[in-house]
Amino acid sequence: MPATQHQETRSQRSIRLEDRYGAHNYHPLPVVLERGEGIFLWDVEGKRYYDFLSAYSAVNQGHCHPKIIGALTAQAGKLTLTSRAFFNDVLGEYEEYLAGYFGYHKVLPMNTGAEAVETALKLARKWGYTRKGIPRDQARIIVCGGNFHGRTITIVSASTDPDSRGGFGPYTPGIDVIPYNNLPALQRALEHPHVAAFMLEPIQGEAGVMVPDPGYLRDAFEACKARNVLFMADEVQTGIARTGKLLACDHEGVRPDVLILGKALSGGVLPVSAVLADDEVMLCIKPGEHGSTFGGNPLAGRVAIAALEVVKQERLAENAERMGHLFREAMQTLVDEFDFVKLVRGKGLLNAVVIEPRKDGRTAWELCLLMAENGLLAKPTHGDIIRFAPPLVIGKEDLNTACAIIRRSVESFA
Ligand code: IF1
Repeated sequence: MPATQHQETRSQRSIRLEDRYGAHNYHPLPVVLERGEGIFLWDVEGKRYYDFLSAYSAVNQGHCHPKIIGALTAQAGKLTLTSRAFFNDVLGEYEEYLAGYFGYHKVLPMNTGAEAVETALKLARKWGYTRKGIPRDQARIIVCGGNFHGRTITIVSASTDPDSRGGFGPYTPGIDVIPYNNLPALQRALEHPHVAAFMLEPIQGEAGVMVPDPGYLRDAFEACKARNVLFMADEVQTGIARTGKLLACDHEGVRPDVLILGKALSGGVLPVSAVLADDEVMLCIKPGEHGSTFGGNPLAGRVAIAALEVVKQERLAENAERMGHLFREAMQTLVDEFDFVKLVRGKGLLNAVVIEPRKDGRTAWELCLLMAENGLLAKPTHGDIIRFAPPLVIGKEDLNTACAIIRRSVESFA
């Protein structure tokens, strides 16, 4: 129905309300979504889209997966939150399931990815002081340039991205930044006697799906072990089957000392994150030294168990591996045909395409608008990189249709 002078569409109304009453901390594509199912999203005007962002890899199992929603609704009417002041009948079961699923002694349950990252940083410092003998308040954490680990003050203190970090000082001390995918730089940083941990994304998501050289993760892990430094993998975005293995570290057989999970741990149904480690690290935090009101709540526990069962039952890692190859092949034909499509890179169904800005100033953003018009949702990062990350349940036919939409959009962008 055309919007006359005084009438506005439902989309316009939603956008107007967010602009008037919401903080302006995002610049979304002008799409107002109302419903999701599997790999599809529908906007308020009923238009259907392929979701190729998956809420930044939180919806790996597909939108509103019936098994996960079933677990949510079964628990929601029974008991949603006790706080950790008391025990409940779900947390221990969930911790046993999660610890067994990833092969660690223990789990510290939190809610958002950033909280899990902060928890890992606190664990590393505690371990550094109580187990490694680092002098009080002298612990150092090594991170990589181009990282994205969340938005808290300590996490942005580790960031090299001006948008994430700028204007939020003073910054948390004790953080050393080295170049990603650079073993000599890590070895030099590890010479400092007070290093407690090295934290990295096995593939840098926000930086534009930067895949390190084969062997880097393994060599970095060995370098840390040689210096009694914890290797901490932030798998918030790369974990839960996204890159074609259960964890991105699995591609190199690396078992992180500290594993950080979030996003798809709940299938995107509600915030669930966790830190996994063995007793030597995990038991450095004593009762009363860390916590969270919602961390480990019964609702989150039931949802996360269901979300992880789906990953195994539907063999999502294997599907991500297979579909990822098909996707990169399809994108490579665009690279070969269009000079402004520079390259495609990624692993499993975490991929990115680099789009060179056109002479008339059009960028990846305009291409994303075209793809949205053609029924596919993706969003640029750092101006010229488009990340493509559909739910891992996508089948071959839908993947081919989605690639045809991308092709059609690139052709009209040209
Ligand atoms: C935003 C980016 C992705 C993450 C990794 C921890 C967190 C994230 C590897 C923190 C979160 C989200 C945050 C969201 C957009 C999105 C994002 F563009 F910001 F960088 F995915 F790449 N570790 N990433 O990717 O988890 O606290 O958000 O649950 O802040 O704009 P969170």
